[in-house]
Amino acid sequence: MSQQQLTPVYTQVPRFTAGSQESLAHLESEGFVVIANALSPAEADHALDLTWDYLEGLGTGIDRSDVSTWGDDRWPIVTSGGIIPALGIGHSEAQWFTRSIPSIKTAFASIWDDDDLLSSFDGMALWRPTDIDTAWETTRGGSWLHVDQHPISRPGFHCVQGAVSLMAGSPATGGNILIPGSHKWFADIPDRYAERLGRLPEWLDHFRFPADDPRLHNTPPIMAHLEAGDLMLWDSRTVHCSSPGLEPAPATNPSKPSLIRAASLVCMMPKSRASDEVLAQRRAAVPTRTSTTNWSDRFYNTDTYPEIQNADDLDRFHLPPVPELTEQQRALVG
Ligand SMILES: O=C(O)CCC(=O)C(=O)O
Repeated sequence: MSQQQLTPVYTQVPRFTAGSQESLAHLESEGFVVIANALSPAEADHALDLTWDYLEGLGTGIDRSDVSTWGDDRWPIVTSGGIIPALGIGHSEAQWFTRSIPSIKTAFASIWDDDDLLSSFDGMALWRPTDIDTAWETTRGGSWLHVDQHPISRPGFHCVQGAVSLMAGSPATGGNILIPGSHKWFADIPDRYAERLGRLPEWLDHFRFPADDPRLHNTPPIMAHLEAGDLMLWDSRTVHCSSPGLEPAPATNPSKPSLIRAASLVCMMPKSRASDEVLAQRRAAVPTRTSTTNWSDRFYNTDTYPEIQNADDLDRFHLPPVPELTEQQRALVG
């Protein structure tokens, strides 16, 4: 199947209140749901300011007001989808601020019917303006559609992932894309893709969905419109990724440059799913400022990603300060 056929469709989707029965019903039937204004516009702006504090605090010379300082020589290491997964970002003030907003926990608590939750120490998708440098364009959607759950070692429902949009999206910015209802395809992956799956270690919760699957013909991914502060939630079995804009990127104002997308990845799961060993690893991750994937029932340290490990001169990045957590935040650590 060609890239063209996988072009996402920009879509206005219903936006729900955190914790509402309607939001849960939508998540169950469609495999995703948008929670409206999980952060207020002012909170989203504050989180974005804190994100810049993190970037400038790396000590590589990034200046939020000077786009000429946003090059790869100074920017933290990015993986697929323009995601900054490591280098302390999971314990930045920005990420702790966002994941501590009450509606985020309300949304996850309603999914699990449990409010004793642990939070991931996830990173962020931070996209630089592609009218300044086309090399900053993020990975094309069709090439990395995936599910974030191992189809054999983790059958059935296990996790709901989230991304809080700190900026309003548009067809020009790009954003998260997913295939509504595709969580229902998950169960037949082992039969359909036995050979491909055979190459996937059973601990690896990431399966790239084949772009030539005939089901993709009639079900193009949607790119849902999100307002600043909206929380997109998706079942880890839902085929998803992110994709650049469908129209030319917004023009940068050199005296007030801006990212084109800033999304905070956030995920919460019941504490009862984590072993004592995992809880100890999570507690140790705070002073070391170790980031993780979305999962909190197992400990996956994202500083061990090959892109980070193989990077030159990691010492040039200063980690953010050790966070001083409130009691509520310590409960999210476990
Ligand atoms: O950037 C996004 O919204 C999608 C990120 C993604 O694919 C993931 O976290 O698994």
